[in-house]
Amino acid sequence: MRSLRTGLSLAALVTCLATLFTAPAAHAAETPLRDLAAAKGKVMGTAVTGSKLTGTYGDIAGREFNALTPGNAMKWGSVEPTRGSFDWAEADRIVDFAEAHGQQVRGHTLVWHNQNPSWLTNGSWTPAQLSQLMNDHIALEVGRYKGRLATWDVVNEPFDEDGTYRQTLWYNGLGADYIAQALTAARAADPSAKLYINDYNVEGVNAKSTALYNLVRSLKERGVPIDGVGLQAHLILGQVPSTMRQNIQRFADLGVDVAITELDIRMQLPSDSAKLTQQAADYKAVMNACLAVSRCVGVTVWGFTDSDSWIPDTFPGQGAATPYDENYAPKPAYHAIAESLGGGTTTPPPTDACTAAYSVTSQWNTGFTGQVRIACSGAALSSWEASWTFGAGQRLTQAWNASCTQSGATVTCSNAPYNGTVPDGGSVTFGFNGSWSGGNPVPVVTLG
Ligand code: 9MR
Repeated sequence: MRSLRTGLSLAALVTCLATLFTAPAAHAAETPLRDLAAAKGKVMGTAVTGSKLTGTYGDIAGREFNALTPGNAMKWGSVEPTRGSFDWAEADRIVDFAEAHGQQVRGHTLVWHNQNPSWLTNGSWTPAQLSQLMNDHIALEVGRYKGRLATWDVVNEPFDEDGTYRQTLWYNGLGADYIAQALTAARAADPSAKLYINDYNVEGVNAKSTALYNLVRSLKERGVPIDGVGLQAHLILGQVPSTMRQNIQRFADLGVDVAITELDIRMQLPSDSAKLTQQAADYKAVMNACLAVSRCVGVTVWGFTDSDSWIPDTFPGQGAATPYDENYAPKPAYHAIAESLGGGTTTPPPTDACTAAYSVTSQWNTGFTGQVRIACSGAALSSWEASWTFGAGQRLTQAWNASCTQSGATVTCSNAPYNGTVPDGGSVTFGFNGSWSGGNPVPVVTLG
């Protein structure tokens, strides 16, 4: 009140606060997803990047989820880039973080055709050598975390879309029996970890999921250790398979657990409220399919924020696939997950702040077009400056509706003479072109 008496107007005070608090607090009053999930005996997990587990990213990862999956840190190429020389730093960091936060860890992944070290993929190996390499890798990595990991994705993506075995280093060298060998080695290295086979496009009943079903049935019949199947669920907006629950149930009926291991639901950018509403319904449909089957142990999202998602890099022009936006604001999908887990059904009040959201609207081999949308709710701006750091060497080449400069990796854009005002409930957007190579990750924008 004292500041009001000194003559600072309420509007100016609001503007000032909005400038200070550009990253909205993520509705701390709501019950975290992990508590809702735990009350139902379910896992609510997320894939994480170890180096990001601080600040807001770490706060949300620790508060909202009761399980973590290293997105890349435990893959063979990450842990043994050079033969015999190991890097466990990021994997250890994630496991330590999980233990400090009372979270399970899903180990991901031991035997795959991607993200292997080049010494392995470029080598030429006899079947006996290949078998030895695989078994030694499993013994070492599973043994390292023995007793600390709840689950391992032992074999990843063994099938092609038509249900035949994928032609990989492992299949071509060892035949389909590599799967049984890998599971047996994992069981020996950590008898308490649940062992899974994990694949994508196996969420509904189709040729690929039927091949997986037949494999699991035969492994069970042969007494090979197999505890569960992971349905990755990298889905497209509006395309949740209608047979998902039925498919989960048929695996459960074989006597194995089922987990949704890598859920994300991508859309064509830019997102809008209709797409985000559809996405929320899709997330809820996946949650409900899992919740309907007691042997479905839970759901893991493949990254919880749009700023840490593989989609924009792999599907140019698509994104917004996760439950939180790039600025860590929960999206309708977040609230849909909470509702499916029995959380509050009221839409939270809008956060009093101005926020900036960066998105790539189109991308081609060397360039891209992006935009930043500055929106205010319960606050207003009379001028603005948005800045971000490009994480992969991108360069800005042109901007419109803002005046932008780039210095090193840092881009700073201030309003044009005609669009400095962002009223309460309003927004402004500016655009730019840039160049990229190698990767074009979405940065977090700071508003000042
Ligand atoms: O999220 C991972 C991404 O950062 C990697 O670049 C990519 C490489 O293939 O792998 C991503 O994770 C994959 C997961 O390990 C297995 N299922 C598909 C996921 C998305 O590609």
